[in-house]
Amino acid sequence: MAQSKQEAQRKSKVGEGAAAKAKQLESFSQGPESLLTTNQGVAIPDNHNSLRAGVRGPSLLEDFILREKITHFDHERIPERVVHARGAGAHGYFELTKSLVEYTRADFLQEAGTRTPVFVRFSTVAGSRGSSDTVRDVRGFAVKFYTREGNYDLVGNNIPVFFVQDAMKFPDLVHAVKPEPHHEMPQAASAHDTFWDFTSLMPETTHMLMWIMSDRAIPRSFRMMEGFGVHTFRLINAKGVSHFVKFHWKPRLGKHALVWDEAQKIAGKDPDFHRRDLWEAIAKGNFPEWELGVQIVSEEKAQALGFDLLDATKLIPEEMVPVLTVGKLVLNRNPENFFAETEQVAFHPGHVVPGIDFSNDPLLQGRLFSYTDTQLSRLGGPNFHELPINKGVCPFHNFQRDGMHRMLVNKGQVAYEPNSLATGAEFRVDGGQQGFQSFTEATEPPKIRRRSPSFDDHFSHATLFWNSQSPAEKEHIIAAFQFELSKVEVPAIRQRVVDNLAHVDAKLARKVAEPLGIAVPDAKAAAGRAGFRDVRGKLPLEAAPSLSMESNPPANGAALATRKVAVLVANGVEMGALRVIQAALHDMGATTRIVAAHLGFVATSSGQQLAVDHTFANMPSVMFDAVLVPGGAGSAQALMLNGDAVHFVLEAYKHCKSLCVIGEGAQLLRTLGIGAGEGGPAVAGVVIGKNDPPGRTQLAQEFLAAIARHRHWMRPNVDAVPA
Ligand code: HDD
Repeated sequence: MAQSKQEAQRKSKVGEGAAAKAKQLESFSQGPESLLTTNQGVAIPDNHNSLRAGVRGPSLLEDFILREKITHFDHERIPERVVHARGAGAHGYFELTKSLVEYTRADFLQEAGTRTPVFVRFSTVAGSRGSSDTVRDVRGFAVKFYTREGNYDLVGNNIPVFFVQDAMKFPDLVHAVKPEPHHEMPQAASAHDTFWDFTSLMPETTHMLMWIMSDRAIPRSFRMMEGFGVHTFRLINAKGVSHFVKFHWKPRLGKHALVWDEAQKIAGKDPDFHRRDLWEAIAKGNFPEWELGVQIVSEEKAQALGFDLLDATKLIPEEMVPVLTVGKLVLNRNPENFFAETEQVAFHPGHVVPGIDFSNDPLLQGRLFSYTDTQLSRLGGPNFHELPINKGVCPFHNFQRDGMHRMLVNKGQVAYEPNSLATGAEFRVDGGQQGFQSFTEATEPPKIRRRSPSFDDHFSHATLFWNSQSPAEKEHIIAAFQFELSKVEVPAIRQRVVDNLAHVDAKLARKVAEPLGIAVPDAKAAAGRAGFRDVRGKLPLEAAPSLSMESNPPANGAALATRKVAVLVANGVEMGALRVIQAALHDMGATTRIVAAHLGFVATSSGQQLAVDHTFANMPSVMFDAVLVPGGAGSAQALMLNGDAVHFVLEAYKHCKSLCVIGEGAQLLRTLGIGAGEGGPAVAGVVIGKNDPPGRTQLAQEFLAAIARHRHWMRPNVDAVPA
């Protein structure tokens, strides 16, 4: 009985938290008043004409209405984030499914069922605010938990390791990857000399380079990528006992990537591809979901891992320490206003709550200074915590005052502590067990500017990652290195990269070097360079299958949910099989869109009208996960004569997407040399069916199974397709 009362109280508190957050944001939004006024509330009689001396005369300086409007406009931009400038955000909640009371006293991690409101921002790193979504880059994955004990920010990425080990090198890394300073090119790309110059001289970047050249750096969707806290943090329980922890976000829809050629084309066709995908999914009620997982490591076990947990270029393979699922993140509300929320949100790895603490990772330690500092210049002063999106749901009280853009009207005479004047009683911090307690850790003298020798292993984890990839994933990594290095103009830089790669895997290095017009990679050459260490750690495993995306597909249902299928049609399209397949796809949560040469309608073979959603030009194949070409002689013939339609199919084939062609629609495969039901060899992910009713259901099931595989990487003759 007592328990259920407690439960009810807890739930009502949780509800209060979320409601308070929503109310807070609402209170700052403007009402639907129709009267136009200045910011001072003075009604504006005419919003089309400035005040002039005569109808054809000069404008008057006294026109405060014009001046206010233009002045506000002139100041509407704030500095973009120096990194992670391009992003998309969403509201939602985090629900704890397994109590972590054994490990932490953090309030929001105590009781299974507790819901905490969150705001999440995904981002690319290198590009400016207006750059394209689908560039090759790390993706930021930052979560702000509005807990009852204050805000907790988990500011992570979609890759579990980082380029450099010490924050001292962060500005150099960012300067190297950003557009080159003399001509400010290229935008949002690592494929240029300065990036590879820097990384080839910093072998500690090698592990991260393997990830960034892998398909992880071109996700199909924010909803289909993992997130990681990257650093090792600490969880501290009520008794003050500490455990190390690594945080993981695992997407319910599985982890999926684009093809590099596709990613580049999308960057032109729809630069907002990832933003739009997130926005539309939430707007349609397909709320993205991730599981929160933790890898917990005791202090003693940390010593026995074979590498240093404080080194952010290393990860703990799940095969060594399993990931324990403890909660879920659901994004269920789009922002009302991009600037007020997504742009002004200020994350900070130093926003922690009691029970969560830092490790001595030197990269993390440097971040603790950087994020407040950057918000001061980006958001214009020390009061950014008062912006509605940054404000906690719990009260806050301290004696900080004033500053730019202060919203709070602090009351009373007292702005110091201790005092005896504020409430008639002395207000004092008790210094006891309440509030945030830093983990009591013995520190090691002396003061020193040197890295720990335990950070010297720069290659064993890169090799582990390489060994863990599927053959197709390995090919993609090789192709990515080749592409990037082909854009590097100085051959010596290309050479340095492959010489370093020879320490990861000799075959990888050789393959990468092949088309680059440089010498065969020489591991010894790399070993002679300044700063190079070849202290290979000993990992207890050769490969970690958990690191492969392809080897870890999601459950079938999840793999189909929200997938987009293009249906190519023209007049005369045969609807029978199409309807059956459409129904099967919709049952699994996939969507179908009718694509034709023009908008409006096409006539079906039975004389009905079929509404068209898109044209080949406005919604090309790269915007879809799969393609369906229904039967009907007239439709197939018209499509065959339309270059855009033929290109649509060829391109989808090249990008290893699933194709289903029915009856006469199979003619569109002719250019590919694939037999239309003529007994030719089956091609992975190409489903060929007939118009007649028998077998329609099976056809649908085959197509669904093909889409669930995401892509058919090992498809023949892909390189021969001119798309
Ligand atoms: Fe950082 C933004 C993630 C290292 C300095 N970082 C930023 C964002 C993410 C990360 C997701 C965007 C937050 C948002 O959406 O507003 N950063 C990381 C991760 C790192 C990392 C996972 C390594 C493990 N960062 C890092 C270092 C420094 C910074 C070592 C500096 C010493 N990061 C910043 C910053 C940014 C930032 C300059 C730019 C905008 C902002 O903070 O708010 O302060």
